[in-house]
Amino acid sequence: MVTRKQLQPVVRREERGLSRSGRIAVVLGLFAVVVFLAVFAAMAFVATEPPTVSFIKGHKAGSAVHLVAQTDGAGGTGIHPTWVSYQVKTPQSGKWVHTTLWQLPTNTRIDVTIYQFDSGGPLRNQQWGRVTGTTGNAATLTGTTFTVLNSYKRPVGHTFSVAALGINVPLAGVKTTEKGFCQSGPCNPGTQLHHTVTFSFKTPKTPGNYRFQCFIPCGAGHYAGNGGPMQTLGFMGGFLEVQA
Ligand SMILES: [Cu+2]
Repeated sequence: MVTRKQLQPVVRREERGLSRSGRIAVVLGLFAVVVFLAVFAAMAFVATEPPTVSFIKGHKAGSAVHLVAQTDGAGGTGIHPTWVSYQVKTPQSGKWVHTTLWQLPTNTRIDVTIYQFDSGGPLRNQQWGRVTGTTGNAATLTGTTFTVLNSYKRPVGHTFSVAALGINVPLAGVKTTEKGFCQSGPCNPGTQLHHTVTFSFKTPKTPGNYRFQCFIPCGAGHYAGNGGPMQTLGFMGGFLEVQA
């Protein structure tokens, strides 16, 4: 008969062996979980991008595209509701979508209407007050054609600029003190204070992603006004995704 005393060393040896390899396994397992979660979180953050609004679906070749967007002092939606932002109207449902990824057909005239709800100020570089790269190098501001804005008289809130296509359109700002100033987007052009800016341009024949951005350092609260919304897709920068 095996006594209790005889059994004890065996059990203790097994306990010791198990606990050492067990502990290593647990530590390795936990390390693997932490690494997996960190990689997953980083990938999820990097892979997050705003939706694309397509102006190609249902577009008849040869006809112009009408693109309607708005610029707001505070976008109102998403993870940064207080950031300056674009919103674009879907051609299908007419809903405002918080994105700066706009899919456009190649070699097509794009008639743009931008409702500008944000305030403005004098430009740091007066060059950005000039309209370039649009049809006639001109735009209209509430029905009046202009080719340059004197930002000391007409404060500018944002610019719609596509460097690769030579396009720059200054978007005049409204006064925050005036009645109907929109505090949070999407703003309503039917009821809220804004400027309407229109212009046309032609998309290139070569498909590609053409970056557009704002040249006003309008990212208030960020370094030199050029961080935050100025560097983030969906806010003050995006892409014209020109496709055949
Ligand atoms: Cu801006």
